[in-house]
Amino acid sequence: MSEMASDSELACVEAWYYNPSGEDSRLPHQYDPNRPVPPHHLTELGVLIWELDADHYDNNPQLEKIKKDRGYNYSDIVTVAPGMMEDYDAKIKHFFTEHLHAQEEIRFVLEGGGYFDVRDYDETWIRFRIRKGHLIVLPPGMYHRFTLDTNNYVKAMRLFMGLPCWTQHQRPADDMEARRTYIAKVLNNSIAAQ
Ligand code: KMT
Ligand code: NI
Repeated sequence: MSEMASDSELACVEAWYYNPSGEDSRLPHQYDPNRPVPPHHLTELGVLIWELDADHYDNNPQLEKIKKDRGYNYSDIVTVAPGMMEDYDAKIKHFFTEHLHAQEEIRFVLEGGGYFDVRDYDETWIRFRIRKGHLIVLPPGMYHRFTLDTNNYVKAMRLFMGLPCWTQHQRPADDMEARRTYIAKVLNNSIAAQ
């Protein structure tokens, strides 16, 4: 998997097993004691994370290199915060509903932050924090969801290869090609290696 980020690129991320308590999704949802997840585990699941300079995103050579290497030729900027977007409540609910995409989900955090939850091999949720400077890529076909944290604010660049499509396919979406490919390439690979 040569396109995967190295451990050092991922070292900046904090991840842990999600405690499914009934509290507000914007709280960390850690167990007591916390059950950390090592960054390389996220790599195995196909997640890529880089840390870039978010204060200089225009003509940032690191960003330009990633865009070029990975074919990201579309970008725009979104702000997710109360009062900053139409249908905020509905959108937030939508982001936090488990889903996948047929293509990569790529976000570069310019300000603020939040949490992504992704499914582990055994379906357990793993939560990781995204904050200013993180550029994250979720692979096509990976079930996930997103929530803001209690600061209720994220400003992020969305990147895409080709014509952007933000369609969420809610679980179950197991018959989708992207899901089958993700299972074959990522999940089954690791089961075979155990
Ligand atoms: C998404 O698709 O989950 C989002 O755009 C969330 C806000 S950007 C981190
Ligand atoms: Ni998504």
